[in-house]
Amino acid sequence: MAVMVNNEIFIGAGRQLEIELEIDPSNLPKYFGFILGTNDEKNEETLLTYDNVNNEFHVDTRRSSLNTNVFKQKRTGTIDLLTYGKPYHFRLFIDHSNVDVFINNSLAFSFRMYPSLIDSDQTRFFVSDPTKVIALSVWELMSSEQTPTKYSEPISINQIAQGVKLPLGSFDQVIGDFDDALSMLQEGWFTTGDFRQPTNSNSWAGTSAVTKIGINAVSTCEINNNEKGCDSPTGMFVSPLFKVNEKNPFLSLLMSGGDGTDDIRLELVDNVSNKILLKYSPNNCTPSFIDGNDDWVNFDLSEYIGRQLQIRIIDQHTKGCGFVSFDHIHLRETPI
Ligand SMILES: [Ca+2]
Ligand SMILES: [Ca+2]
Ligand SMILES: [Ca+2]
Repeated sequence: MAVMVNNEIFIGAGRQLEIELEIDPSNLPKYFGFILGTNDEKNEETLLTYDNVNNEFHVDTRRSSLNTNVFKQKRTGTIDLLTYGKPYHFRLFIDHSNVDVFINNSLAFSFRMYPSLIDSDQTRFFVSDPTKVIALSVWELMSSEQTPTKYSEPISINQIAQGVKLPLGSFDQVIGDFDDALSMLQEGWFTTGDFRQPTNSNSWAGTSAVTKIGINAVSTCEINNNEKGCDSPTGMFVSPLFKVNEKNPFLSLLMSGGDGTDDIRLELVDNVSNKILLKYSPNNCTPSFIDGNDDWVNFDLSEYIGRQLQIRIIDQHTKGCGFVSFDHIHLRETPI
């Protein structure tokens, strides 16, 4: 399964990562590459860029560190295209300051980076034009006390975060990924009203745009090929039952839409007593889709550990801002 990348995707956060990324070699963008050692605000960044027009690799450490004592430079090199071909397959080993790069499984080089900020541990991939990512895996390299050959689970292609940060550990306990409306029903979600009986995997995608985790997100604005417009569709999404455990006590999801009134809301329900434990109504209807890190919503469920719970997302709003957009409902160790 491939994913189109339009601009930039978040790959992972961590000081010790192994990354394997392959893009469609038949349609390489004009330039593309990795942003390493960076944070949300990009206060620091080390750029590894391939300029496909001029056949040049650039390693640019000029903004790599706020520390003025660090030597910074931009280095440029060309690839012997007859020997190696155009770069489309990358393997990166990031081990603190050291970055080893393997291109097309044959060409290799290394460089160093010295970010100074604690949170400058993100890796991103960027493209100048829409590009098909064929494969992406990220492994967290274990620390030296553990067996060095043992990796954590790879991240698969349908777990790419686009336009939004997604820390590691975000796929341990997923309650709803909304990548395929039809398979959500098989996974135990049930839906009512206009969200009942999706006809295809994109039925709930509505106005969803670039920002999403994986293949699809939900927006109840303009669902089902805009049959009823943006605000008119109403109904409910009800999750399968789940239990909160001590390891992952936070419920996190991307959510926007609504005007802060009760007509658009998330409810957490105790399955035994049928009591509503918490309610949340977003007040953020511009744009009509989730569009960034501001849309992460976190709830601390540690007081409900061991209880059998259920989430309902309800749209009973038919006027302006009467839609809800969401994706990737999951349980995690710490809030995003
Ligand atoms: Ca999704
Ligand atoms: Ca509505
Ligand atoms: Ca937003």
